[in-house]
Amino acid sequence: MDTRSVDLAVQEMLEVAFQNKIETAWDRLNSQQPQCGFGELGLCCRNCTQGPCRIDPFGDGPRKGVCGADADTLVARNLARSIVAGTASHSGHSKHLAHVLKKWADGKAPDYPVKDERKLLAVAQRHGIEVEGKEIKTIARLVAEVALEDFSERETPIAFANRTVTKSRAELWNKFGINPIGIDSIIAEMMHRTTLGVDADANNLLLGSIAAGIADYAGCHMGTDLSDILFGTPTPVFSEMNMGVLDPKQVNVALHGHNPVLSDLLVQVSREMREEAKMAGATGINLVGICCTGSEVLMRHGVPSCTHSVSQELPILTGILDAMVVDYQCVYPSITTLAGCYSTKVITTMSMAKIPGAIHIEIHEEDAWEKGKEILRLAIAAFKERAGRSFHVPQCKEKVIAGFSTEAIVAALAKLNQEEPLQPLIDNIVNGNIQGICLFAGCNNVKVRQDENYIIMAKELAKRNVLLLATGCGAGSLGRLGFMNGEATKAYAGEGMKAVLSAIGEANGLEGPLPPVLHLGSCVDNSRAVDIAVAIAEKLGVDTDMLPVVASAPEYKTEKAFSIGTYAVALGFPTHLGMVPPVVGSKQVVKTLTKDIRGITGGYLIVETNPLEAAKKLFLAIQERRADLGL
Ligand code: BF8
Repeated sequence: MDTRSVDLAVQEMLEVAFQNKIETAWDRLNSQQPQCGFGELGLCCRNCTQGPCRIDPFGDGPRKGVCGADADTLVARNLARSIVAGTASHSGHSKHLAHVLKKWADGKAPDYPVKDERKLLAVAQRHGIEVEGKEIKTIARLVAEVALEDFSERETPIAFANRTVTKSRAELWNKFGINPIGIDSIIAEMMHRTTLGVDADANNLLLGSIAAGIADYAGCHMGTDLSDILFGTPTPVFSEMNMGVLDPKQVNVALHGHNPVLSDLLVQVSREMREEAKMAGATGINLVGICCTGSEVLMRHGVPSCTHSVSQELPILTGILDAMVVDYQCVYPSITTLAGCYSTKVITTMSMAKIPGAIHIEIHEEDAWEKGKEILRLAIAAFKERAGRSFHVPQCKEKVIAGFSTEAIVAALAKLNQEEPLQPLIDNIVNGNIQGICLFAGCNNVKVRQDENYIIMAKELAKRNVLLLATGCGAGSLGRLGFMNGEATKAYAGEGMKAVLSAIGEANGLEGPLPPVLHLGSCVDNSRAVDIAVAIAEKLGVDTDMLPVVASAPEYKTEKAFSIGTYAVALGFPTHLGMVPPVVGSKQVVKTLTKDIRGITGGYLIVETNPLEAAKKLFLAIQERRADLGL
């Protein structure tokens, strides 16, 4: 058994890497062994130059850092900084989108017109913007301004968080003093609080971290809303996933990173460049996605996803990837080293995210289209360069149905009940055909066999009639391994859920059931899952912590995953982590996050590295909530 990945394409390409002596993330993990035990427990502090300080978890060595900070303070401070970094990443992405929308409204970004006016109006109205008699550009500017206002400090809590949750949730956050008044403001505050000699109270630091998590939620929701406004709200789309989507006869371009500002435009530009590609001897331009920006263009254009997360280096080894175009986040800097062995061009596009060895073509909204053409011309030139060279493409790919925005899910349900679209879903939760909902979020992590936790948990929960939602690389895992088509419903869903998904599929003219796992999009699109939960909660007249809804990050790795997990807890969801977070050095922090926090938000962390056990624990959490609702 290959202990590195369940994905056969990845296994095949790792063998190619081995044969060609090419180093991958798995090799680098080996060369890092043994990794720092203090770091793994969260017991190392580098926040001042009297350190680095380490606290001995077994009690024989130092119990305090030079400043006197103990294990609880260290662990809480380190965790807080991770969460804040995640919040900065997601909200940086959404701030970028807000600027693009504003530039378009000001006539400075002609290539970025509003695609979904209906969503623009809905978001405007949600934020109390009067739309009657106003031009679209004016409304767009006002929405962009409301979004940008959320970053500094408002008189009132962050709008994109508070206007998208239940009223009682916002009140609860106020009551406990964890409802931040600005995204950048809470990021700065938490950086301040975690410096030497400020906040030493672990529980107080954790409450501040939850506030930062709520800011992350706002950033994610804003990211989803503004992307839908600028690029269109996704509707169900048929496509494919895995490395078999690469085509030797075409110019293959991987879109990697996160922000659709670049990738969506390249999808449009590629249509114009098709003839140029043909003149170079290619049959066309084949765009494929990697990681979250791949999910963005899959959701809106059906662009197939090639691979995700820890296996992002491997498409280069096929020898037929002509360009990897990246924006920011989750892009391994190693890709330029690998690309150096092939004709692949790595192109960085953002001033804040350069990689040594890459070609840098900076994208600004003002001239994005021309720059997009320049990028694709490099890919076409690389295609010519590889003529006659050998290549190796694993013939693995799976059919997927993606594009499940909240609006698309509601529209699909409306085919069963036009007046009350959510009613069929609620009825089936009440009658037990659907026991509950589990959101799979987060990454792959090279420390666990890629995809394995997702697959085991998805099978176990689907069998028990739990409806599965997925985003980011979690959606990638489940898509690449065949959980996102109607056949998967027949194979894995319990009888109750099978009947429901078949009825929805039939009512919507699909030739089979909906998939057992609904692809909601990229990681910022975890906000779509929250929207679904909030809509159900409001319909039932309860808060989100009463719902049989759970979240899981079985193979997470990034700081962004920490911040998403934090807001899942802030919203009241039992939230599973399949990797042990670096907090075990503090009993107090562990207890607060897994138990005590429940008394505040209703949510809590479940840490379980065994996927089968994890599925059982989540199912139990669902049962508890059903019982509390009298179901
Ligand atoms: O934001 S799941 S490895 S790609 S962090 Fe990154 Fe994790 Fe993938 Fe998207 Ni999300």
